[in-house]
Amino acid sequence: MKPKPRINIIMWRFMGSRLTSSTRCMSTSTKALCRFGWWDRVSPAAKDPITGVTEAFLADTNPHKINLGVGAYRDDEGKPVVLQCVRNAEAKIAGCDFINVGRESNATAVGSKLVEESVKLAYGKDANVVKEGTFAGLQALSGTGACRLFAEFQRRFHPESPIYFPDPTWSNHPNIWRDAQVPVRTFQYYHPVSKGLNFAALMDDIKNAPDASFFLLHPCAHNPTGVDPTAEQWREISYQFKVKSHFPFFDVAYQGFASGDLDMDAQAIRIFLEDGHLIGCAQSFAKNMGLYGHRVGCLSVLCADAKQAVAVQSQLQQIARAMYSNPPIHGLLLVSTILSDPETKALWVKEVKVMANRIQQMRSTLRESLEKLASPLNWEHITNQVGMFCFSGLTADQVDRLVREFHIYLTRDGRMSMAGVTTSNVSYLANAIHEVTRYN
Ligand code: IK2
Repeated sequence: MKPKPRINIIMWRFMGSRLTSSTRCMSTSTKALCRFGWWDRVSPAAKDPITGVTEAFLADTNPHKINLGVGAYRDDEGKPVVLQCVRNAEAKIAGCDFINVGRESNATAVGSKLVEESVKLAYGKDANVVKEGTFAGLQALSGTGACRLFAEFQRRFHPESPIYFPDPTWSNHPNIWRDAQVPVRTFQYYHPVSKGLNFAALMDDIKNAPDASFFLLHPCAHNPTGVDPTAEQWREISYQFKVKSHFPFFDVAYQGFASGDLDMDAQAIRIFLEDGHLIGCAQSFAKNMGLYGHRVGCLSVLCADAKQAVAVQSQLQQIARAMYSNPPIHGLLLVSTILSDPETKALWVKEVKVMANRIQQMRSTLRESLEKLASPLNWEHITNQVGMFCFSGLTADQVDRLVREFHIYLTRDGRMSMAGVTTSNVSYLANAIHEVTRYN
């Protein structure tokens, strides 16, 4: 009997590059190596509820189809928008050596400028923390990246502490904190009957959580409900956070979209600041500058003093360094140019208002259209809710009918991205909603 050829792994790797495909895997031992089931236990991940809607929408060829899934701004023709302030900033930075040379020291300088301007936007340009620099801040890969950095930081220094999310919240929040090994909890937020805030239940959950818990708060234009506390309610929440020594982490993905005014939309953060909280804040420029693909954001963490800020900053930098080192510089330059150049910033402020107003207008028109159809249901919440989303109250079955019969796409929780509603599709949408709800 012929002895079986024996080769070791190094030999196999060496030979592998020299063998033709027909001679590879011929001997028993090499066959075993070929077949080693590295990924046999991997099954397909669940589809993301939001990106799954976009995929289904793109695959539909019906001319009347409407995408109310992803929260991305569209103009009244349903087209994505490049803001004029972004075009102006592009022109200003064209040919800039920072982009072409891309040295690390330059990236750091641009990053610092972005952080400096972002914190002014969140906390107010005259805020003491901004003037005194008692914060740690880092440019981040948009809002998701800022949340992820903070989740890692939280686990590093408070490994036992869970984070509390509003129920419901953006569907990616639990993924982000779970992947960082942080236990996830919820607090009551939305009232399905009133389609507004369940303030009493929210306050109860804040009071009943263990002292010094982490809470994620949406300061404006809550995703997915469009339901925000009033200024007075924020004051009460802030007060209770002090009593319980909770940590407020604000996720600011839609500044400007709730009221059309950037300062007004930061009022929750400013109320907590006045009350002396140390705050964490994730900011995204994806929506309010229309820079979705550029992935520009900022994470800031307020600290007790400058020494603490240096320590926190160094830890955040270390976490980012191990994850992705530095974010791409182009988007950073765009945002820091828009925020630091007074003329470009003034234009941006106006353009944010235009986007917010268009969405507000579509809310009013959709509600009016449903009322004109003599819908038996109350649609006041369409105009009471604010920002990019309307939590319509449609059931999963009704959403399925909208998709199947009318080619209108939204997530099965009934969230509608109002940015997908236009002057030309609003009456088709109202009719479809009326059809699927009239006999309920
Ligand atoms: N935080 C919140 C509350 C968000 O809504 C988002 C983006 N939402 O995604 C679109 C959708 O829900 O349809 C983010 C953070 C992250 O934003 P980004 O990473 O794009 O800046």
